[in-house]
Amino acid sequence: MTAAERATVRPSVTTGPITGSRKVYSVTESGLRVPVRRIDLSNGEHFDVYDTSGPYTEAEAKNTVDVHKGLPRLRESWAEGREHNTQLGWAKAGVVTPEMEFVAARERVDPEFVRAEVARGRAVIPANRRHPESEPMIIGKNFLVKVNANMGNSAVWSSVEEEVDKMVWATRWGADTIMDLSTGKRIHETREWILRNSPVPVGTVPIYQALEKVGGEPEKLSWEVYRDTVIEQCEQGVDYMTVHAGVLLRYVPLTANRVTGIVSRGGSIMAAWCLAHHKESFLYTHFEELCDILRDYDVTFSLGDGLRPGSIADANDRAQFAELETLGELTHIARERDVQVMIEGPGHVPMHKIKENVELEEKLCGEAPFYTLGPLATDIAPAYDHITSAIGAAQIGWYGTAMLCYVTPKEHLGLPDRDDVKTGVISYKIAAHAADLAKGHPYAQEWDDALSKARFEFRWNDQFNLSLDPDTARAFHDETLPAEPAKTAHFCSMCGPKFCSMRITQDIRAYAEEHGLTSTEAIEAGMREKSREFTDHGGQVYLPVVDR
Ligand code: IRN
Ligand code: FE2
Repeated sequence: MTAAERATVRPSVTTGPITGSRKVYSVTESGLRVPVRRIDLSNGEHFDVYDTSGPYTEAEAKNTVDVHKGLPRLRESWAEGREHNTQLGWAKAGVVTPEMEFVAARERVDPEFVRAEVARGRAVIPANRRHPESEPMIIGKNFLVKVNANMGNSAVWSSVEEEVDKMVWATRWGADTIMDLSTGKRIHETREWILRNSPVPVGTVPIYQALEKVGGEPEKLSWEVYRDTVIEQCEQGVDYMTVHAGVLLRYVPLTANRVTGIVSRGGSIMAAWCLAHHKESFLYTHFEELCDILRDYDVTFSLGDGLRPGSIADANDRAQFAELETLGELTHIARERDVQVMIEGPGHVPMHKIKENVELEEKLCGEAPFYTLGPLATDIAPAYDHITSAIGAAQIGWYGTAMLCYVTPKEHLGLPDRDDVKTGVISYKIAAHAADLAKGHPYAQEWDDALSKARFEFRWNDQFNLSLDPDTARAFHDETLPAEPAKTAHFCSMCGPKFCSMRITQDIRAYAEEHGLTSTEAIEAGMREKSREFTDHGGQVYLPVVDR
């Protein structure tokens, strides 16, 4: 960053631990420090969860993190003495890199398993060697389902400061990667600030900046302008790039009768270029050259779905699947050149048409990690599309999608602000975790069990701290029962003291123990007693509020 840039930009970001958690580091065999978020419980136990938040959540972060300096260059020394190669290149050669060792510790699997998944292209580790600040992570169906959060300014809104703050905020709540989709002013500068301060991989869509360079007119684009933009972004440290190379000239007419045509920004830019010149896309005709550039930095392809459906009506149509076939062809070209690849997917898809998307992607693209935008399971709820899309995301994640691109409440309506970013990330952490559970991930259920036990045992603080958003959980509880004793009380304001099912179950168990009964006998006896209690209270379902 130049001194002039530093003088005009004053980002301030949220630092310090998430409520009820503290950051600890586990150390791998070769001495790499791997972050985890530790939740200390009131019963003396603790629970560790995957941590995406970087140095910002360290206890001392306020004093040690300086966004004007950028984060420590964690991976810089890892590459010393190694020749340039991609993670895929190393994996094929049988080498376990420090990045693989790091992600193995994060995912609690064997490093050799990581290497094997990367080698066959079923997982990617997006890690540009010019983004040494990032903590390595892996995207693949045999690992935890990941979440990406989009941000970036537009011509009409937002500043560099806000975008840096959103990045830190998104990773605080669990975003595994972020994408800078800036299209407005100061694109290069915004990206520089984000990259130097981002603890997670950063993705971009280079065609957006290329379009800015030619004054916003797609027909003025050329391979040369695009290539130079890609090199500029590779040099800065972008870890993965959306490339809409599957939008072929002959596919454009397939969208003519769609309800919503082409909704992808990159897709529509490329379609406009192909039509204006009546030529095949330069992204497609120069794809090998592009591979050579990305390989030099180990930048991962995110092959864009420029013809994804933008409505329920257009889901799984010929245009969408024709493009997917071409993405499959390109996947194999990139892999041969040791360039890592993932595949972007829809969009808007009703639930009964979701499975086919995953099956086809795996078949056509050799199981390259699938990375989908939702999909929205219905179109009828603008302002709630974090929910319509989390429904589709949970399902597609269950079928094997490796990363879910979040959708915020502002989707289709405006640029997300800080609150929307948090809502989007939390909604997608729910979808991703629900998918992990359904896939039988060995560690996913432990988290649920820990929270369920805390809930059953009325350890309220533990329940809050184990939740994805402890602050909101606590605030909701305290709206009606703010007093400190309520944090151990055997009821909440939903049912009140008399009708708490969990308390009743506990009473039954205690009753059984006292009376030496089996649980069935106790339940029957307990139920009779409860029935008596109920009648004694006048047999009313709703009791008047009593003074507690
Ligand atoms: C993810 C899956 N399909 C699309 N995406 C994301 O959409 C992609 O990663 C990037 O963030 C954005 C690109 O949008 P356009 O240019 O395709 O509209
Ligand atoms: Fe949409």
